[in-house]
Amino acid sequence: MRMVLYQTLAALVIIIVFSAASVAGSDKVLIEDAWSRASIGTSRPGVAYMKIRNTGDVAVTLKGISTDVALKPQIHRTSTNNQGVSSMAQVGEIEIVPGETVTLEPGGLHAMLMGLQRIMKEGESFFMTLAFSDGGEVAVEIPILSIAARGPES
Ligand SMILES: [Cu+2]
Repeated sequence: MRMVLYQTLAALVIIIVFSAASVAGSDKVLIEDAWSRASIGTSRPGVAYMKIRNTGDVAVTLKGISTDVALKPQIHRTSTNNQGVSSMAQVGEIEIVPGETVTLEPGGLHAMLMGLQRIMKEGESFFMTLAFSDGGEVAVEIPILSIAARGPES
């Protein structure tokens, strides 16, 4: 009995040390000004925007996002060519150096919520989890603004 307890404690200590080391960096990430837009239905993807600020002193790398409102949330980047044609492509990992802020905003980087699981209703909110390469995760509550919203204060 006593032996089992010691083994359990030893395992706990290892896990604690491990997780403290593995989230060095992303524990200093701040998410600000998160917002999203209401959707008409669920057939088209939803979208979410935010500022991701690295307040720490080591670089962090955003690996991916997850949320229960969408089956396939992805980070996309919209770019416009010199003919004025916009297109968007999935972005891989995003490195954020110390002191830097990466902004997800209309016309640029955005969280594209593919496979919406429910209608996004104005006035409600949902949670998104950002996963970083150091093993840390940051959860953010994202308010759903009007279907015509262009920014967090509109
Ligand atoms: Cu997109």
